[in-house]
Amino acid sequence: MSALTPDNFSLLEKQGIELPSWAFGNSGTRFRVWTTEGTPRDVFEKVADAAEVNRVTGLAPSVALHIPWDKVDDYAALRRHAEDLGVALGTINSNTFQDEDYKFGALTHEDDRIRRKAIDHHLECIDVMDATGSRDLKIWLAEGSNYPGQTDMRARQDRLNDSLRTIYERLTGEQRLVLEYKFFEPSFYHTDVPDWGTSYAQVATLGERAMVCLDTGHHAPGTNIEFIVMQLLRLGKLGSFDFNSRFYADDDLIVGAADPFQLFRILVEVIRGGGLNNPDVAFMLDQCHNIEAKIPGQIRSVLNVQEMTARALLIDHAALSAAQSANDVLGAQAVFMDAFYTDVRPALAEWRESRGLPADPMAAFAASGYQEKIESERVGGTQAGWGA
Ligand code: PSV
Ligand code: MN
Repeated sequence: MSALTPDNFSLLEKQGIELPSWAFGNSGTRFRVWTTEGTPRDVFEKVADAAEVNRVTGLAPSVALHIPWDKVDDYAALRRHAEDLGVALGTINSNTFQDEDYKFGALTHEDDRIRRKAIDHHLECIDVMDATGSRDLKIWLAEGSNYPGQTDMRARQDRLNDSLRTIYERLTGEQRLVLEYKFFEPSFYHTDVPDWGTSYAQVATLGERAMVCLDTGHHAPGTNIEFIVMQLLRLGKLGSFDFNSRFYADDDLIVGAADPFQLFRILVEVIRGGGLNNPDVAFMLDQCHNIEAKIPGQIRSVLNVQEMTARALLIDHAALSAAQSANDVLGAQAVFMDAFYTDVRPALAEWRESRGLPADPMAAFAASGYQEKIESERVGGTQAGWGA
């Protein structure tokens, strides 16, 4: 059984996983949003909680914002606040799914006024990026239709392309556009960007700084997600991940909780395709913690990604390619599974300590008193929730 090498550790040391600001707010389902003591009342408090995750793991150097949920008057002040806490402001997520005008679409809308309004919202997001120093604009579109014949799907693709081009042309310098796909919900018959192929077809026409975002929860059950990862890396178009896990639909559960082996398989392809620690491929979480504690939920999530990355690094590539070339099916599978079944947790704990981090970040957070502090301090005001 192989063990992690110094080279593996130096790759792990460079790993960074962006946290979503909304993971720290209250969330739930369409039936109920649950409240929790100590929940942030504004984005400054969300960033402070995210910084705690980074403090105990050294793995979460940036926080993604959602506009307008995280809108503030002074982005320079928010940026300073984040930097003082040792984190950066990351991806800016646009929102075209909570405005009455967007009931029948936003960037695809037939009505030019509404489509222009949705484009302008994205231009405003790019203004935010200029102020926060964020590189990526992430676009997820809720639009589509519920009934066959309801709308002209093809005309919508053309309008989408025109809208995306207008947005893309406003980007400057290193800024990028990443287009997320999702196979259904909230539209149930057709979705305008349902799959990686559509996202790829759209961004490929825009230019080099337009990429695909792969949210692991946005596929039909049984989809071979690692194949998509391989293909997008091969095409140089995998811009980012939204990591989470799911049992049924877009459950937004802790990454690696529902199917650790799938997370392993994805990370194997990331490594194989040169996507690990590659600045072109942003690692982000997109999760909600409905019933579990939020900060520990995020700590567990980034540790799960780190642990599966470590296991994926253990693959004996010489043995694997020898078995593959010889069509040794069982031999290849044995090499693959050996890496997956290796318990890297003790080695990672020791390594964390050697870098001045807690061996057990979950325990360190629990012992830190931070949760008790925010529960006693954050009284009054309105708690932030999913959607605010
Ligand atoms: C949509 O389900 C999504 O995955 C997009 O990334 C959104 O921005 C995010 O969730 C927020 O809920
Ligand atoms: Mn997402």
